[in-house]
Amino acid sequence: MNIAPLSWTELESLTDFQIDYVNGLTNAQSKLRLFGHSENDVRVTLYRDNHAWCPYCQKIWLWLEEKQIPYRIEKVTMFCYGEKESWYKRKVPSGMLPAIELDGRLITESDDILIALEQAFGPLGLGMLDAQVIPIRRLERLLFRAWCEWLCRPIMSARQEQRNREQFIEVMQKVEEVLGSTPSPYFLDDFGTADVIFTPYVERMNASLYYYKGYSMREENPRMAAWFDAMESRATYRGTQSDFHTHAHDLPPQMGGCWENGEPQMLINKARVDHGSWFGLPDVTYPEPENSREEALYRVIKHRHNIIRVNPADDRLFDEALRCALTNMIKGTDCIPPSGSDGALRYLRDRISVPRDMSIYAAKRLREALEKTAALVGDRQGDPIPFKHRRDQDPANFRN
Ligand SMILES: N[C@@H](CCC(=O)N[C@@H](CS)C(=O)NCC(=O)O)C(=O)O
Repeated sequence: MNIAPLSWTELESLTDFQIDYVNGLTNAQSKLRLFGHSENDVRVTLYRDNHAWCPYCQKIWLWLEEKQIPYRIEKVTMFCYGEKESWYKRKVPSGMLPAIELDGRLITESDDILIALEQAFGPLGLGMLDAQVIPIRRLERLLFRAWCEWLCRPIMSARQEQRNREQFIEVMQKVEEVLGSTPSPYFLDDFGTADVIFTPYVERMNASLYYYKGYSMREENPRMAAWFDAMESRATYRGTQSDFHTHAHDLPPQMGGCWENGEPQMLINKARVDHGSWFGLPDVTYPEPENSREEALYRVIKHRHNIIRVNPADDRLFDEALRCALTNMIKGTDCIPPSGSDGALRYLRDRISVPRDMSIYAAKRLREALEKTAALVGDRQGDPIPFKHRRDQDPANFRN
């Protein structure tokens, strides 16, 4: 069956998605978090990147959410995505993120920030300088370096590629041992700082090694898998969690390049992350919430003018094509878009960013609807995603 595209007004009536940005669950769009406190109780401002892509920012973000510290959020542009705000450069001349202001005192460097926050508000489980946490922090850096060696250096030979893989797996084995040394799925007996420290990069390793190396970290390491599952039981982590597609394409400019090995499994994984199906990928295992389509619909409607304006296609053509995809997503029925809109639909499919734009399952539903709708009229792809920068994602284009 095929139906005509719904109007924006009709689409609006089909979502009642709402979240409480201030006191509700963790989400990437909040500018103020109070956790039931009054605004007078706010002592912290977190400066983090617009896209929710910066790993060191995720560390601080997750810690504040876990501790339920009232805080304000100011978003800043990273160099590879656009122009750094001059007000931020006056505050932090290097432009580096994250930074916080705690009682008016500026602090940079994510580890120093966590130590300062612990001094002000107490640790999260065992703290940064605890004798059990320090070796886990060291192990995280060891894994990080093994990952960079493997992923971020051009491949000179098959032997070197094999050696880098083995080195990474060797450190990963140590991580498995540490995770297995307590009865809990976390690094220590209880969830705490050590888990927060590990979160940003293992999430990025899981995505990038799957995509560029054909290695499924979460599936090949049972204790790491149990750790991810435990993390996903926490609303705080779900709110900051990204997906494979977002990381596969946000990492290259940040890391100075990610190098694919061209192996058969890698090619299969890459095709799946880029073109779907996005369901069943090992980037998430908690069950899909019932309202993921409504969330995606709400988020697109909110930003539709900018989404249509930045799309390379003609505005009227893309307006109709986008309504077709949303109609398909929400009604489950094909809606044939105007001919010539396939590349435009896929341009958007490739630029949904999790969790900046919406949560992980909402993004999968939207990508699926965009791809299905595009496939009804052709196989043209959108402009390729840039590798050296992501100025196609300049936040200046999305300020209302
Ligand atoms: N050692 C620093 C590293 C921070 C860092 O590398 N931040 C990157 C983003 S992940 C940054 O701000 N780069 C500047 C930019 O991209 O604009 C920390 O732990 O805070």
